Amino acid sequence: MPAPDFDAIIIGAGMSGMYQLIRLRQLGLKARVFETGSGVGGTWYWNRYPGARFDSESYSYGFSFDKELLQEWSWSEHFAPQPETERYLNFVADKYDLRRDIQFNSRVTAAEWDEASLTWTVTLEGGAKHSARFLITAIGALSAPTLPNYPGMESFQGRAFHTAHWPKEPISFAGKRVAVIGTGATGVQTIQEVAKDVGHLTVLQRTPNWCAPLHNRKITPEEQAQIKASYDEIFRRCEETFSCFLHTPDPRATFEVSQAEREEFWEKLYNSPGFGIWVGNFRDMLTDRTANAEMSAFVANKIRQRVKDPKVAEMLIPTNHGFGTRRVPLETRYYEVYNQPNVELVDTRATPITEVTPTGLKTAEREFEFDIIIYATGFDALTGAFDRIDFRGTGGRTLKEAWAGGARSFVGMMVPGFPNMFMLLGPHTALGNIPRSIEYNVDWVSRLLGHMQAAGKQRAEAGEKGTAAWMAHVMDCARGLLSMEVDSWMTGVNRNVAGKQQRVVARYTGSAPAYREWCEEVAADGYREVALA
Ligand code: N01
Repeated sequence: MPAPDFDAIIIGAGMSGMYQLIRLRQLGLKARVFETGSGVGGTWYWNRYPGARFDSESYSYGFSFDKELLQEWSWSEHFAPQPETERYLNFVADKYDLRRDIQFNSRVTAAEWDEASLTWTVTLEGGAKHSARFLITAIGALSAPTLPNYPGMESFQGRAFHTAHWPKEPISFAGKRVAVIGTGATGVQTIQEVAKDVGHLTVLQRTPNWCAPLHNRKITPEEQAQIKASYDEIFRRCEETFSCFLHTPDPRATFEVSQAEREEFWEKLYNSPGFGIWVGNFRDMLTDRTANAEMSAFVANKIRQRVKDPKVAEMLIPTNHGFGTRRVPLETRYYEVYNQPNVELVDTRATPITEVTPTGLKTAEREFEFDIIIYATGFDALTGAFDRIDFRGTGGRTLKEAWAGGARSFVGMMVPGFPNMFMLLGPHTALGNIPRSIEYNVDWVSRLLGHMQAAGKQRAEAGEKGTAAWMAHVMDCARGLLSMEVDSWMTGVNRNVAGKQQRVVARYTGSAPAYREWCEEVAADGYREVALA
């Protein structure tokens, strides 16, 4: 039987693919990465829309595995912008000479398992095929952009972009009539940046989100020295917190303290950088309806204070979900944008977009003319990137068939019926501060591969029993969360995608430490739930 072309094929050269390549080399394995884009970086390669930046502290986000790298790289801002992150990931690619094992401009369209030879065969767009013993998906959780389905979208004569397919050349908004559709974390970052020099901006909002100030600023030389001296502590803290951020829930419940104390605490959070207001709030804020309503009222008042036109302020205040039950977009003078005379907010729930025209778009009420339309309309999250590749496991069964009743995985990283396939950001893995989860998952997969090497094993398949136990735990974690009552990518809803209209338990909502504990027990137990042969 001919040996496969590679020991392992990795799909994707974002942060997870890059780190996995480094770890596979350390195991002495011959690996090849196939990447659709022309450079490394994944999310930070594709999402070059204006205003794209971290919402987690830069120094908690970068790779932690290399102490030398931590000292060599200096983040310039507490929440770094996309160009800097892309430069950082290229710096890492240079340092480790990663590109020699990465084939760019190569989209994987299919991957098929062959039981007789214990190999995966991967097909690229264009038809080329490559085989490997192991297949590692490093395809991201938010990497399959989705567009609305308005009639006439192709007819638009101006320029139109999805934020995740932003062109590499600079786009000028000066003197231009620009539309932004979508007000999630991406839309908010885009709007506040475009508004700086736009001719006229129209924001088409279907659902307002609860946003909170980012409070970004430059890192001073003193802070830089302090950060570089504290990396051990920074990453230790990320390891201990619920979602791997530097912030962690306050141990107090909302109504354990007086109203004055609550207000003071929330005021402090509102004026502090980063996600503290979301993931560092009172411990019951995302489970207790009354607590959540009071927090929502606090933020609603902030919006009323910041937006001059009371009618516009009310349009920006969410009414169908409470604070933090969807991802909280972090912003810099976002609400003040609506005080500009050249910015208009349109409620597309009241007056839906009916069609895109060659010169702009129409709503149920009006016709608009635009030079540029920006679609900040999000992603087919978590499973979308998997659906776009024709994965076939044992007996030719497709992953789509296996997941027809909802995605099922073993610790988010393996799927029964798909031997030797590992998902670095699969459904039901811990997400949170994603690079922290990526590093853990890459290490877990690499340890399993090392274990197989040592034991002379060639085939690993997650068992049904372990998968059922993991999925039961995933379902348990989601019980009682207010976020489960709300439509968002976090509950698997994307109204632009057929079959994604119903809420499901789409992600792991337990804590990252609990996730790791489960995975560690599996490893300590000799991977009993994984059939090794
Ligand atoms: O996507 P979203 P996103 N007509 O799904 C609207 C991460 N991220 O790209 O809410 C009209 O949140 C849609 O409206 P509705 C972060 O995890 C990280 O903004 O469905 N509107 C919504 O407003 C985030 O959560 C950073 O009613 C339509 C928007 O488009 C995730 O990426 C920065 C529409 C989509 O919002 C996704 O964020 C940015 C239609 N047909 C993002 N279809 C960092 O800081 C959709 N919409 C690292």
